Amino acid sequence: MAIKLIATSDLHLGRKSSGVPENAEQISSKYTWKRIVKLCIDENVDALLLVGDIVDRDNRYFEAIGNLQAGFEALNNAGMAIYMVAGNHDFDVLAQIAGNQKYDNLHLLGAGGKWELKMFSRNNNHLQLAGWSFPKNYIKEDPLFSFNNISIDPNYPAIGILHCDVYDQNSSYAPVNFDNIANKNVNAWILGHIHKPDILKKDNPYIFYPGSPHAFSAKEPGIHGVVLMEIDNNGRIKTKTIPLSPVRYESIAVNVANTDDEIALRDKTTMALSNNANEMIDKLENVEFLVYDVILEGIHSKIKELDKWTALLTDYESKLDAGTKILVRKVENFAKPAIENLEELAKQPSPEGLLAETILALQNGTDAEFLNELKKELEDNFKKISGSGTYQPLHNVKNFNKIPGKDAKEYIIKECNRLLAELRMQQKVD
Ligand SMILES: [Mn+2]
Repeated sequence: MAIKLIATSDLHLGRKSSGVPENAEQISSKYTWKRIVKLCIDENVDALLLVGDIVDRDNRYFEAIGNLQAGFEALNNAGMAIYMVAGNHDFDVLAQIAGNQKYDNLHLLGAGGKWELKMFSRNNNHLQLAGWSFPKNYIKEDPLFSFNNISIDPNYPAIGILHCDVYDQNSSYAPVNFDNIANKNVNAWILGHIHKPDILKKDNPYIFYPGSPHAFSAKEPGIHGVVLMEIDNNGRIKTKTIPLSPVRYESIAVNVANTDDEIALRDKTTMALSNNANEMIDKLENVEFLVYDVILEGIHSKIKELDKWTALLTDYESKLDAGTKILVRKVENFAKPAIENLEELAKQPSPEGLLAETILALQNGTDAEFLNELKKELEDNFKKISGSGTYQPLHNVKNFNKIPGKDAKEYIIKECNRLLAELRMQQKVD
């Protein structure tokens, strides 16, 4: 037997995802809040843990409070408890809602910036919950300095919940020293403030950021959801991430080499998008919008044309069988120019001239001093690699086998071109 929980933070009720159609109801975090409440009921959990910034400061009176209260009420009716701490965004709002005593299932821990410990019991399972809430929007001191003022009973498991910044010791949002938090006598720490999910320590205590359940911008790529957690009377913990965000952001690189016209580039890009989306299809269950940034890379002779050819890509929209819509938010052009006037360049006494001369020699089958050195070096290195047992498995890799012999020529040309393009790009910047 164990206590079953759902943990989440940084819902920012009132906020919407950017880079998606503005009229879609799914882009609003209240949509994810409804999903969280439904999940609690479907999973029949004992309690929901909310680790701060549940309400967004800039939108706190607009649509947040009514939706939050409706969820609290639904959970109350289902017999589920809610334990929460306030973050920098909702330090005043959560205290207000919790203070009106409308819901007896609702517990704000550590109001006013004072650590608080409560015992939660259900069916002979017991769990101590320790929490500290932001009393104002900026906190420059480590809240754990006053943690020892609470007395945790070592006979029962304990979880600490805290909105804080473990990564930045100069943060204005409750900076916490990792070694300090790691040596407290709790079984787990569930942290808020950082939107990217992260497991900082796997046990004794287990320390993690569940991350925001709803992705708001391209700066928050990957899976966003809540953590379903079970803790038994011995403090043993099981966790599982449940993706819930209706929006997922990703970026994809497309190599523009050999895309000689608009159609070729468009085909290559849409194929890459479709392949990438299909590769993650089993992780898209709750994703309504899969939003891509497309990054063009590789060498191309018409860099400027690439911008024109991809101008309409942000209108691209397609739908996976499961219903997920694929959108392109923006295209970034990192392609490098191919060099055309090699003969002129080869006359220059410079690193660029040397590279141009090497490329010409390879293309024309003539001799060049630098090229001969390169060839010898490549052959020697390849002999060494071939002779080494470590690299034996690599011999099965198709591309690797292509390096020696006739394809060495293409390989060197490609690398010389790349280097040359880089040198010329640098000059332009200078
Ligand atoms: Mn925060």
